[in-house]
Amino acid sequence: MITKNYEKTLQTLAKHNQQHLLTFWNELDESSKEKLLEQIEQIDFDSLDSKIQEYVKNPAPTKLPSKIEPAPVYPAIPQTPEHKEKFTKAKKLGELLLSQGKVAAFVVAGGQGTRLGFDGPKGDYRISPIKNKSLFQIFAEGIKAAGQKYGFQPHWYIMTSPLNDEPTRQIFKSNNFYGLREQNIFFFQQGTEVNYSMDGKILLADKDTLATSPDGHGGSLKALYKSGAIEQMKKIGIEHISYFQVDNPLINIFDPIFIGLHAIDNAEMSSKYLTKCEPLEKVGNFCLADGKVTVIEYSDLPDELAYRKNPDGSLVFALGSIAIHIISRTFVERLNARGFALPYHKAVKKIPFVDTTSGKIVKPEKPNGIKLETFVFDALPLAKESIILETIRSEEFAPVKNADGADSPAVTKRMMTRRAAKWIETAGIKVPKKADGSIDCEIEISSLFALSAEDIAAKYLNLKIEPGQKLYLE
Ligand code: UD2
Repeated sequence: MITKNYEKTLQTLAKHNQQHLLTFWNELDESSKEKLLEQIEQIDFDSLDSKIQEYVKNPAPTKLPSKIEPAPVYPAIPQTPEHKEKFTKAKKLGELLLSQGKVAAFVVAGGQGTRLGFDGPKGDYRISPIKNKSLFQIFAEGIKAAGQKYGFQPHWYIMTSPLNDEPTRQIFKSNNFYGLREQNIFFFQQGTEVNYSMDGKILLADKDTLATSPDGHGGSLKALYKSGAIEQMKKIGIEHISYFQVDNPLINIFDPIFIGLHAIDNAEMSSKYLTKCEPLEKVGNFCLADGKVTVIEYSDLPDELAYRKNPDGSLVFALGSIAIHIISRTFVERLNARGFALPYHKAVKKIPFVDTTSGKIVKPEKPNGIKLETFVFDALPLAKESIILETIRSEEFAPVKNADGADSPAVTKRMMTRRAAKWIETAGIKVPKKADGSIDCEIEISSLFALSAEDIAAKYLNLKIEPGQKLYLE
């Protein structure tokens, strides 16, 4: 049987110039042979050649849209009477949808913390300034607090990848699911893509194993469906999915205004934006391309366009995408029911591989291969409606990405303290400052104490904070 399969597979591979994958066949034992054949069977040979041609061999596979216009947005603070009225309605509706349990949290946590130099699931990275809480714990507390505030049983969907699925589940188990109900947390894995050499040959990671990597967060739209998460959501009445990344501890996971605007406008996928701090900031760029809300990733935006200005001196690409979305469950259902494909983005990386001549594993010192990924924001143009709401950086965005410099733990911790100080000041409490105006104390606020400045103000706190004090509110 296995010999017959071998011959059939060899023929298929030869048709697509990939027969080198069976170079070591005669050296493999039966179980390794089966393992290798199973992986090869997963390859979609119908699209393989065109995919290699278009995305692997093509030096500049990402096409920029031909007609680019500014995207319409809602400001963070409504200015016109119409907007003011709409925001009031949106907040009420968002709170109602939350109280009815119609919104779920969804974190994409399949990536690796390579840039941060952290070994392990990134959500386990400890970041809070005083209590040293992990990202997962901070999210869990936010989710639990929203459940208490709006009166619902929160559900949390967590996407992992084959690289970190087991350790992620283990972390949740050993932390007692951070006080959330275990049955309300749904883990599922994203898919993978095979890796290629520069000339379009699939790489072997071992003699019986293809080189693969996670298929990007765009894979979440298929994985949500395939894993049964969407079906479960439907059963329990979840209509909206609050999508966020694993690296941003300031995220407001259940934001009634954002949820409400998304629902009032019948949007299928909505986003938050902030004004970029500089033309080359490493965030996506919102625009309207052929009339559709679109994000052009920073790495795909030529510098000339990134620096381009409007007649009034503002940047043409000023709206940064920070990967915060509301996705309607029915949108994911619709995409999967009729079949859809997001474009691939190519990353040139150092990929260890088996040299088919020597049989040895090579650990390259320079980039030698290509990984293909899809991005979730490439689904925006597929949505019938899509709204964009402004958010304020100091309130909602402090991702931890790099070991030093921008987006490093030091910056994130400082921003967490600053937001806490601002919330406390809003409640009329004095925060000690140094002569240069910087905050002269450390403050950490658990979401279980307050989810917003409003929550603090409502508590009538009677606090006196001393210079240099470490204040933790829970
Ligand atoms: C992302 C956005 C960028 C901006 C920025 C804000 C992309 C391509 N770019 O940049 O536009 O919004 O964030 O912080 O996303 N992930 C998976 N599976 C994968 C790959 C990634 O779950 O296969 C998750 C990862 O765990 C993380 C998130 O996606 O939560 C973002 O990944 P990243 O750190 O690679 O994205 P980055 O910082 O390049």
